[in-house]
Amino acid sequence: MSPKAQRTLVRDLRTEVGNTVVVKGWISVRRDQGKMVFFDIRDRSGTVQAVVLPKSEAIELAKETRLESVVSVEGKVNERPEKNRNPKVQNGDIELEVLQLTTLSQAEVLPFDMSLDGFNLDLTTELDHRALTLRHPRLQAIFKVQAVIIDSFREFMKQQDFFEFQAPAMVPATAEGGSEVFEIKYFDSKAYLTQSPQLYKQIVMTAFERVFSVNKVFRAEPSATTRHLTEIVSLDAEMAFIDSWKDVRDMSEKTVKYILAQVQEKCADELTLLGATLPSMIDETPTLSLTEVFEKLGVPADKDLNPEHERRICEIIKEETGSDFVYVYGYPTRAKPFYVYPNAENPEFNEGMDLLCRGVEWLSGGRRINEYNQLMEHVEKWGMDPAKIEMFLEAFRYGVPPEGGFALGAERMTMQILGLKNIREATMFPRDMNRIDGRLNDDGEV
Ligand code: AMO
Repeated sequence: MSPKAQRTLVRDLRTEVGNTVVVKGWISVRRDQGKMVFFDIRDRSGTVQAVVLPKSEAIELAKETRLESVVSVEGKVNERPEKNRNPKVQNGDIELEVLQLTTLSQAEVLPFDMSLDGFNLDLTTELDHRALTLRHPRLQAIFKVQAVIIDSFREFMKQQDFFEFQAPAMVPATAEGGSEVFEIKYFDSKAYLTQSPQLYKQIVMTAFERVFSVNKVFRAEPSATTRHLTEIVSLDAEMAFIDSWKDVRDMSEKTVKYILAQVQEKCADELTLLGATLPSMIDETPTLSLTEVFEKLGVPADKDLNPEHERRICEIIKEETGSDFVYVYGYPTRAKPFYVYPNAENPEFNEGMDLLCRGVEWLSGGRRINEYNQLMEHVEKWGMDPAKIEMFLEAFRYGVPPEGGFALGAERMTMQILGLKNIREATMFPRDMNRIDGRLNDDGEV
């Protein structure tokens, strides 16, 4: 049989039993057994076991081929004998008999064990060697799930008639307040890296009604925690013609439900590999005011929840209702950004909300102020410079319906969906106080 000149992907080998094919990929396992050599060959579509028999021309080269080397193999696809089949792995019932082996790129000796079960690095080493560790199936599974999360957000937004726009990353003023902002030298002036597309999504909403964006945002978070990064993928939505903040809650709930269903459907293998169980969302997610949360916790009311409060309220709600999610609304108006809508009956509290899951906040949002005069009152009270946000303010001088929106952090979602302990595990190239790819030294240099 003449070999197929074209490369066959590993996932298509099952249909090629009896044929000779060309497979190209990385050697992820090499096992020398007697005079034979077994390989696991990995390409973008999966893994297949290959065997080099003692009589094969390739046997000498096979014995010298190091892990993670890139090879091209011409081989025959055989059914495995019954006793050697493994239904638990991809291609567990077939094997590639190597006829010819070509090394496309020989790898250096690996600095650590990259095998499926032997891979056991501390997080710092894993991140220091991201260029290599990204090849491990466990890590690939995490980022495949993350890609599905982000894709599903987009898909659902489009299904709901939201319009996608690109928000700027360099901005003249900060939207969220606070000092957690990176200042940049902008020619002879200064500007900031955006903390949130907030003001821009509100502007674009005034033209398109329903808008969303998938954007990098930047937070100069001085806290080295397991849930804070300085560069985040923010999944943002904004919608006009709401009746109350509850419409925003409902839309965000449907969005999260859709994302979870897509992950369940499209990432079954990845979830199994990672041993992850998706968080459960019940029909109506429990929704409590901040005051009610503090009452339930039996602690004095404060202006926000601390991480311990978040963890405990999630545990209580899970026990009471089975829901891994809980919405918290009604934060003190002055503790939140200027654009959040104060409750009409009790303006001390606002119509902003957060969604917590498994002890961590995933999402913030709520109703916004849409009346220009009320907005200007807040601009003044919050001590903001109207000139710096004039573009935003202009939109609100020309007719804006009642509106609201929300934002999800893609890394926190990934971390919590997969039950990871540290947000850095859920981030391909995490940036934090101590790291930009490499670790920063005492002088703040890589
Ligand atoms: P907020 O500041 O709460 O809201 O951010 C929204 C979501 O982004 C994620 N997030 C972070 N993730 C990792 N590290 C951080 N330092 C970090 N900061 C935020 C969280 C959080 O829930 N403009 C509002 C949203 C809105 O009202 O529409 C905002 O930015 O998952």
